[in-house]
Amino acid sequence: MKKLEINGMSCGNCCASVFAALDKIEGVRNIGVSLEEKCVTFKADDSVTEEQLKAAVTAIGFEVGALTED
Ligand SMILES: [Cu+2]
Repeated sequence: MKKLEINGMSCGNCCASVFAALDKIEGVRNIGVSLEEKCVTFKADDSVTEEQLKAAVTAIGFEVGALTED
């Protein structure tokens, strides 16, 4: 799973927006947004770039932090 830190989410609507933004990217799946942990976890194909992921989140008004993978 990959994990992207997100700042600025304050409610369920924010989580839903982040979910929808990532869900639009081809090759991203198993998306789980956590308001408490300020992050989103997901699986992504190798074709999906870090830039693409971060751009999708910043485009809807949130700040992104580190992208990690376990
Ligand atoms: Cu909100």
